[in-house]
Amino acid sequence: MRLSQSLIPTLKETPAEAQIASHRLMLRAGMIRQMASGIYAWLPAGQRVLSRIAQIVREEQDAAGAQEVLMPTIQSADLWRESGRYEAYGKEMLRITDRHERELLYGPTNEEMITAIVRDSVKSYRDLPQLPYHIQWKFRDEVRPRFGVLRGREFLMKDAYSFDLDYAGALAAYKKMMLAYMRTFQRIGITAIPMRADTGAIGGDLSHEFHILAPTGESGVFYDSAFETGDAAQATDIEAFYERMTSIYAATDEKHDEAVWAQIPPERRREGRGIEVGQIFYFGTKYSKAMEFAVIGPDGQKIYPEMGSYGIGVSRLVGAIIEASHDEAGIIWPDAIAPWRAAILNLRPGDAATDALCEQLYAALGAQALYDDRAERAGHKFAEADLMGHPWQLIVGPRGAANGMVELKRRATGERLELPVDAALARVCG
Ligand code: P5A
Repeated sequence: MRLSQSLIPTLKETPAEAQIASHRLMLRAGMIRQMASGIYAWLPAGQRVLSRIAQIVREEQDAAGAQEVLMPTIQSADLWRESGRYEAYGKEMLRITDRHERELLYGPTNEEMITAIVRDSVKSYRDLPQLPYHIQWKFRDEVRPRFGVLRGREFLMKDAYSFDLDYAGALAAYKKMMLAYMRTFQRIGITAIPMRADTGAIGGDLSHEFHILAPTGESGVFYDSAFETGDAAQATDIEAFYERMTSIYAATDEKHDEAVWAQIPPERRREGRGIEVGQIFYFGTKYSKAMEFAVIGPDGQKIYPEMGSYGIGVSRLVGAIIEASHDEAGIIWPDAIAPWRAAILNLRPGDAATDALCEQLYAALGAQALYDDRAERAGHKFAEADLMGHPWQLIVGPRGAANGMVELKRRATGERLELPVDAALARVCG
């Protein structure tokens, strides 16, 4: 994309309403605009990151054997009356009445809807297990929406739901999802730690939250330094993986156990703050029984499926990653989810050699590059490229262009190199 023609409204001033770095940086880098309290429009730079994260999440869900579906955002109140959650959910649920006075709601989650769908599609024990998921907008009328996309009212979630014949099957699905989550976060380029959690409004008796470490996190976290190695994706045996993940100590302050903590060697104890980017639940037959969903077993008896649900905050991840990866100058995108791999900075638009070399780079990189072709001061271009956080900057001025040389800057380290065009492109693409 050419920056001169793009819809990337960067801000020079720090927006007064933004209290934390990710919110400030997302507004300043022109990624989002607030449309109402806790409701955001995603502009090109934001939308590209959101869709890259969603794509990695999707690939890892598919690899785990989950099937993608797409359920609507609007649900009927009657569905929620079946589970008993329509009244119980309270003020966080956005309730809507249509022209026929029928009660609807903007879904805060989809346990009821997916249970109804699978119930109506599946009759025999042979049809289980099932593991559908979707990536869809949710609405929760949070009392205090804040920190931009970290606690929005409308937010994008990946939610998967497992239906199994027995506890062993449900536990296997739970473990498989935990592994898929660790692989997802590792591919995105962040460290997330699974921690035992309470089940809240979803219910059940087994749950883990996944936290990204960041100084501005809402929860205090205590964990064993063994989690810092991030070798989850190397796990081959799922049982061994789950055993390891759940035996190494990690807890939010609500679940923290001083007695267990005291047994960990002091040099391995880490305390910090975390942002919850995902949560998984096992809740047995809570919804299948309430909504009368049973399959017919091999000897004709009814079996109520054992269920779990598995969420990732896709839009929250965008803010959480920035909290974990930025500096004074701006965002530092991990390569896997950057909106563009590289920015091309033309320091002298109108100079024939400079323009030609920039066009050559832009042609080679195509959609992976954001080409700053604007008639702006060089200093302004440097500052905005740092703000937007592109992993690489290809800086082209008349002196280098005359010799076919570009300056390559790595955003994360600040390292700069003078390179011939091909070598610079090879580094960016390598
Ligand atoms: C699991 C999937 C559920 O809703 N039902 C379906 C279960 N879990 S959850 O923990 O309540 O939400 C899953 C993840 O969604 C993100 N999230 C939010 N993101 C932004 N703004 C919000 N207001 C918000 N609320 C939840 C979190 O990442 C959470 O882990």
